[in-house]
Amino acid sequence: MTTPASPTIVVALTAIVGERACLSGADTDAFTTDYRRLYLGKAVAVVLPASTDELSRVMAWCYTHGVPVVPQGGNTSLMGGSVPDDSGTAVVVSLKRMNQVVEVDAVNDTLTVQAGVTLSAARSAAEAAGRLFPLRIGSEGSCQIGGNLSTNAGGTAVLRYGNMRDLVLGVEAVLPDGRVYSGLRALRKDNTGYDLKQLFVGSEGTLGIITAAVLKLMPLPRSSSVAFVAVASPAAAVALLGEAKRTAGQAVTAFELVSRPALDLVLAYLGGEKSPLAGSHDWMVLIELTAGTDADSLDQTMVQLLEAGLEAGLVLDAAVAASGTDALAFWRIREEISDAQTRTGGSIKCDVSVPLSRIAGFIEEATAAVLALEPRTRMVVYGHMGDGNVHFNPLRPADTSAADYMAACYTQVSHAVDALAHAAGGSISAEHGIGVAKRDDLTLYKSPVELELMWQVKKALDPKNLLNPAKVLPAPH
Ligand code: FAD
Ligand code: 2HG
Ligand code: ZN
Repeated sequence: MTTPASPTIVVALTAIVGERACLSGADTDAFTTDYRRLYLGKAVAVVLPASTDELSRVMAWCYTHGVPVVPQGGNTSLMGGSVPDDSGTAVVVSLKRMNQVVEVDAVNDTLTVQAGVTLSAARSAAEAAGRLFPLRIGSEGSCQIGGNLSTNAGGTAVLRYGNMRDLVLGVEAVLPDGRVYSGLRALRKDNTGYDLKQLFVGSEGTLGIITAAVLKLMPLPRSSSVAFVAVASPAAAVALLGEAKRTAGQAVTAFELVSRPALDLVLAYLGGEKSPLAGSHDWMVLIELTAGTDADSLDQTMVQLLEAGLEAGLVLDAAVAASGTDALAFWRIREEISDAQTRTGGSIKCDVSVPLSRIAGFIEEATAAVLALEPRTRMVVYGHMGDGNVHFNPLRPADTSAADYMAACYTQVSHAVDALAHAAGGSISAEHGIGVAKRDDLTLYKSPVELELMWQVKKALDPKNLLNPAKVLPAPH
């Protein structure tokens, strides 16, 4: 089928969404480049529907006329999944205008939102009702619930609350041909056949465009204790995590690893900020305990844990936040690691997960493998150790340009790290998804049966391969 000429597409879509909600030409620029400016695409138009009905009509028109569509939320993806390729043939659908909080049901502990609500707005709406929506990621001011669902986002509280897949009860989505899947149920029990909503979670906009969701709410913690702790090694961190679970049980909410190069990078990036610890240490963890009880008991539990860690030789030094301001400062250091790398350039992102029992061995082997390839690499290793997810992000040597390091090392380094994670029973993408960045690598790590099933699901929902084409799924061979 020959697709209509660009002006025809723009006229047809403008007729559905109105002139101000159908952008073309230079107005599309902000929607065609990814967060890290690594993927520079082009779009025939950017459409910003105001309702599910408008989006349904946009999709039906694009489907009939063979026009590819790329869904976009907050465009904070680190995998190139939210922007079109550079052919200029695709329409970007931005959910920005579908940003209404529909309902907070404090009795049912549910929050119903349109997909374009930002994560921070969703969290605020929950908090205003005395509840917690527990997904917590550094991009919360920009990323949207639809994007969080489509990537099955994780973040710093997965250890306690699970990832986005665990936090959703209902989904509404527009299918590639314009039909609407209405699964906006607010039920914790519903065994009426296949759990179709989960198909849209983690499928990175390749099966449908999520327009609304019902999310689970939790009790708002009444107290917390946060500590920045130097540990003897990653193995000591794992042992301390075990001790934390024994001492504090369910209260262990976050357990984040930080390597020395990660801390150095972020302190340099933030300028005036200081390390919470006096000395310099190779490995640190940020621990957060939260509960519905009073603050004293949690601080006591934290101190008890750290003392046990000191005695066992796991802990080298520790700072317990003395106030909410301290706690925020500790967390700021952790949350800025990603942007500090983006600013520095030349970081090779490996977002891997391995079973906790093998994570320390993995870090040791992967570090050796990368240093064998380029001994001056700065090992920015950090992340959600509590749930087995490390961001293993080798960074260019200080005196090498990002372009030179990437050209010389990207493929070898990322393949070496991913292969070691895979060999340790791990995943090459723990929480960021596949997008374009890891698409072709899937053939190395997924069995032919898994890949064939993925394509069969894709073809069942998107037989013309028009929705976010060439993302996630490697071309069949
Ligand atoms: P986008 O980037 O717009 O899109 C992501 C994918 O979802 C694309 O494939 C897109 O096509 C699709 N999509 C978007 N909206 C929809 C929709 N409504 N329906 C269907 N498909 C859709 N991720 C984590 O998991 N944990 C972290 O801790 C974390 N921290 C981050 C920190 C920083 C500073 C940054 C920049 C990113 C971080 N991320 C993290 C990655 C990113 O923020 C998440 O993947 C987030 O869930 C993406 O949401 P978004 O709205 O920006 O989606
Ligand atoms: C984080 O945990 C994010 O900070 C981003 O997942 C990770 O930039 C990264 O590699
Ligand atoms: Zn992360």
